[in-house]
Amino acid sequence: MSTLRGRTGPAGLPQWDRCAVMGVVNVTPDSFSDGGQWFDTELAVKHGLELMRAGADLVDVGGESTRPGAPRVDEVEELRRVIPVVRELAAAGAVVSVDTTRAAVAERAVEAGAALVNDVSGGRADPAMVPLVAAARVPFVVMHWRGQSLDMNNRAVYTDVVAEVLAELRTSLDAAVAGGIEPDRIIVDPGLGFAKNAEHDLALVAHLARLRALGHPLLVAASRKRFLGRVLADGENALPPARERDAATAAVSAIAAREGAWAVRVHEVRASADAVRVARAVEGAV
Ligand code: PMM
Repeated sequence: MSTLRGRTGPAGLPQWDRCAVMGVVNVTPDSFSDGGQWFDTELAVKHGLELMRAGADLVDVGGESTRPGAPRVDEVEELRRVIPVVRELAAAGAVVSVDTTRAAVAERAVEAGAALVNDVSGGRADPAMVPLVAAARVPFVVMHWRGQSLDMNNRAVYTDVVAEVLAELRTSLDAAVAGGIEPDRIIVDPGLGFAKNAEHDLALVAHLARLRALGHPLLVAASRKRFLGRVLADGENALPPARERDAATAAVSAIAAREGAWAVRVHEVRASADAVRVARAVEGAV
């Protein structure tokens, strides 16, 4: 097990000796970042396998878009989208994470071979989620979240974003542990772009060390997000489209790896896989 820079992964998953790269497989017609490109089981599986070949250590399969303003998908449809993709990727040997806020979807995904539950609500959206994950004994991502996508932008109000995100994450972590999830299986995530504006996201990236100090493996998911568009838009220019934010994403991957993040969650894997390897080499050189 690597303890490089104190970085230890969650119990129940392989241990990588550097920041891991989680590739995103969105089985949705309306994701902000990849616009429905993989909205078909066969294409989604193919894409997941391509991400693995490009250097992803694990793949995150989701069937519900969480972009700001997105309407909810019903459970039957979410299951229909996600489960066959999880099953096929797990059967092909991938370490699969399921991106869902619903316990029923998480349960079926774990049965189909998912090794990790990534809940953007950190267990807040579905009261059955924490007991389910506790019983399944799989690693669990607790992300900072202030409510469903439909109205989350109204909640991007902070006096001190880092302190408030830390406090709210501690509440979710306490609830997860009180509900029976073993602490060494819990991963934390600041939830970049979720009820946050660009300044909030940048402040959180600037203070990843304080998130690390929560004592759990840290997941950073900056990929193609709006705050990167804001950074890249100069002066009067419009924000570049999501697909033109991959180099900026890789820059955050390098920063996150250097700050001791356990993993980065990205759409375009190759550049981030290179970035985390460079960060690892630099760590080895000091
Ligand atoms: N962001 C999205 C979806 N899932 N999961 C975690 N743990 N953290 C995130 O920040 C996160 C996530 C939204 O992005 P997408 O539509 O590009 O997948």
